[in-house]
Amino acid sequence: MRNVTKVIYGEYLNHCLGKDELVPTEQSCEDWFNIGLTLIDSLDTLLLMDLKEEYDKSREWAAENLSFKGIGKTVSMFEIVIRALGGLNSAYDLTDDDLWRDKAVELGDILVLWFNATDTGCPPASVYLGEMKDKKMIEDSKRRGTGGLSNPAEVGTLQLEFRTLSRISGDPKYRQAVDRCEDMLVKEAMSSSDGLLTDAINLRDGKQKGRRLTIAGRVDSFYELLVKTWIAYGKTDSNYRKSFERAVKSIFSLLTKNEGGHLYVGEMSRGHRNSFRRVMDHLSCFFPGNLALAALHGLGGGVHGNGRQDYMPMARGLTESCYAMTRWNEVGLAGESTRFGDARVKPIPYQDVNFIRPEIVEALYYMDAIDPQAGKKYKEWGENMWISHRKYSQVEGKMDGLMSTTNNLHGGVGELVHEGKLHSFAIAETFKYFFMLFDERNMEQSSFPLYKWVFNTEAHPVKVTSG
Ligand code: DMJ
Repeated sequence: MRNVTKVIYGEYLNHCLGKDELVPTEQSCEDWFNIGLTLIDSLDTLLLMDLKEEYDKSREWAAENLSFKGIGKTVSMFEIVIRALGGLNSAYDLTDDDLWRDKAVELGDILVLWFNATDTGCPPASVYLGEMKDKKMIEDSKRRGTGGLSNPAEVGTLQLEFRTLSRISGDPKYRQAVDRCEDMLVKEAMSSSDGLLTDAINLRDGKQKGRRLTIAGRVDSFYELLVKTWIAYGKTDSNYRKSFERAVKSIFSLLTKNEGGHLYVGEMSRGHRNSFRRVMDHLSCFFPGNLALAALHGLGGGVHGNGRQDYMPMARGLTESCYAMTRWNEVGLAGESTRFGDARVKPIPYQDVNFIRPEIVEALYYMDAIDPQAGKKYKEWGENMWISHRKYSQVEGKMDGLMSTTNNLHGGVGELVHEGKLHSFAIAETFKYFFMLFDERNMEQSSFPLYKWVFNTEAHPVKVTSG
């Protein structure tokens, strides 16, 4: 695991230092935000794996070159916050190196202005990253109403990063901005009959739009962050906890089914039970780990709870189904979206692509750390998944360990197509969760005991504080 990370990050440093992401098949690079995204997103993984030479090279580059003021580009608020701000905050917490805090403040100072760009106090999905000499840009944006539509995941996943920035900088403005927005969103969820949010939010009035209920992309990390924020701040935000418990109840009763021997979370149109779709996305596999984490902190019957509404039995069943998403053919890689309903699960057409996403191994990591019935099971499943990545995510003809997106999983061995960039979350999350899963120490002795740290949605560790 460490060796593969060394190879892949080494290739990034050799070919793409300062660029956002590596294209492993061509040894070329792609830019998205123009900030050296893979470097920032990888810092705490390098520290965790003790890849010192790689970390030192990265720090050297950042000290000389990293600047957010000169970018002059529109970027996704959600992505830059969870990956870059989250990465810088954690690098500071793990090293006490002022460089990372100063860079986090520089980025945060630009981003925080965008909380003023809408009537609700929530930032638009896309924001301008660069030097904003005056507030005119924000005011223009507000007047034009460009905040428009966003979604619960993009709006509701910013708490940990902005609150952490307030803690490490001593300036409360980041926390004040994010709290106003998040309180509004939690209120909106609690005012729904089912405690859920649809996959669209109007930033002018803070109301949800449409009817689609899902725990997959566009909504996923809103639920994830409810419980993580409650834990990270000394369990003082009881509205977050209540909102999480309420939402989980409805996810169990409306969206979860047990069919063909598999427990899974599908999606539906609110108020129309017969619109239920028997699909579960790779992204939705954040949920079992999240339930286990909640149980570790006493919710849903705690870790020993065994009742029908308790979290651990559901977490176990869902983890098995997430693992089953990888075992549907001889390749052993999950697709983006899997059809459930029968005993045999498989990716839905055109979704048979694997981006080396983290969510399934993330579930295995949490279950291995938390489930009292774990034994070696989750580690063994993780080993099988890792063997599949080593064999089939490996780019043909390139150095051992170099992996990329794998397409055409339906074709099976011999028909696989390697293409595309290596998403920065592969090192930030996927390899980190594999590494932590394979750690033989128990949770209390591990690098990030789950009573003392929570991971943001991009797997950047955040210290638990008292509030
Ligand atoms: C990551 O950037 C984060 O985990 C996010 O919450 C969802 N998508 C990717 C990984 O799949």
